[in-house]
Amino acid sequence: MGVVLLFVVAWVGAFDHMRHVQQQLIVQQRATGVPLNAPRAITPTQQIATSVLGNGSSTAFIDNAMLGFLAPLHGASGKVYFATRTPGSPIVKGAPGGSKAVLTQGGQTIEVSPEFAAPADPGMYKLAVQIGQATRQVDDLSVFTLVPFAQKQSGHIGLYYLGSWPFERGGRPKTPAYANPAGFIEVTPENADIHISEHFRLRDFLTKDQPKVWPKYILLNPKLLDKLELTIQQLEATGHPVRTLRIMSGFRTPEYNYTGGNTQGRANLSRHMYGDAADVFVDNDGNGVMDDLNHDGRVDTRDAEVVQQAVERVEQQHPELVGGVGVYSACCGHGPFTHIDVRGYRARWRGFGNG
Ligand SMILES: [Ca+2]
Ligand SMILES: [Ca+2]
Repeated sequence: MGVVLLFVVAWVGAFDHMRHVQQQLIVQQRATGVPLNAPRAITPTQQIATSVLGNGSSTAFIDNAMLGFLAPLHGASGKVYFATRTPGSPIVKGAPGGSKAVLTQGGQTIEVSPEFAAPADPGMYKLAVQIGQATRQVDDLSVFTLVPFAQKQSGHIGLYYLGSWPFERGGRPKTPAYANPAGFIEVTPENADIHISEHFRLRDFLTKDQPKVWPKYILLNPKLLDKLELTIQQLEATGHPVRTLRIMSGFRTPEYNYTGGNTQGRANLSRHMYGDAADVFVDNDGNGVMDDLNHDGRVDTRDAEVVQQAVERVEQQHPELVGGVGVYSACCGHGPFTHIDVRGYRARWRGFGNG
């Protein structure tokens, strides 16, 4: 609203200014009898651009409050930095009237969308918001247009092998969360290191297979990242500073879930195949296993329970992020860890093996 008012003032001011210049010219002509070369008139548009943009800054009049409609994309934690959309679907609701989404790739504008729609072509985009003549880059958000699920042929997209989802060949999923996914995030060597939330990068969630095959394809639910960031906030609020929450396992392709690595303890309908689960441990000392969070001199499931208790408090405060929590003991070359997911209903268990 502030900008709209400013524009009205600027327009009126511009016309007043032009009228004033013209009147002065007429007065001077009458006085001298000689036509004067009029100074190059400032067009209203130029003057508005100048007054809105100020000293070259294109963001002067889009303040944080005006970008408040983007807040839901950052989750309850405020620390989620990515959104996924099917081609052409809306990125966000509630944008101010007259505003537009400017979607860029490598600094090049791909699309300017008054509907704030995700571009049709799959890939990663940066978002800027344009209101009138002012544009502001949204640095803490990447928008991914998903590669449609139907692009997967014989279990592959390109050279990357994913396999088949549990209900792809029939059968009825017990909840919508087990239906075939809508599409995949394409991960390239160039985008693998972007931060998808305050503590995590896209790379942290890749399936641990096919190291030389790029691009890779993953599922990743922003709600999972929100829950992980809230869990970190809860741990810190209860005296457990977290520098590093390691993702032992994030997304697993069905192929990898059923046949890759040590499959002991993996569920047939693992949430890891749906991109909303992570097996995690706090590793501030960087030795590759869980830290002694409860300070009893050992590293065991009681430390994984400290993380579990933080998740319980997160679910109490944010019921929309309800899901599974599993506490796993050390086994098979790894330390204890906590499985966290956002499957949409409450599930609790204790386990061993690889989650
Ligand atoms: Ca450690
Ligand atoms: Ca301990």
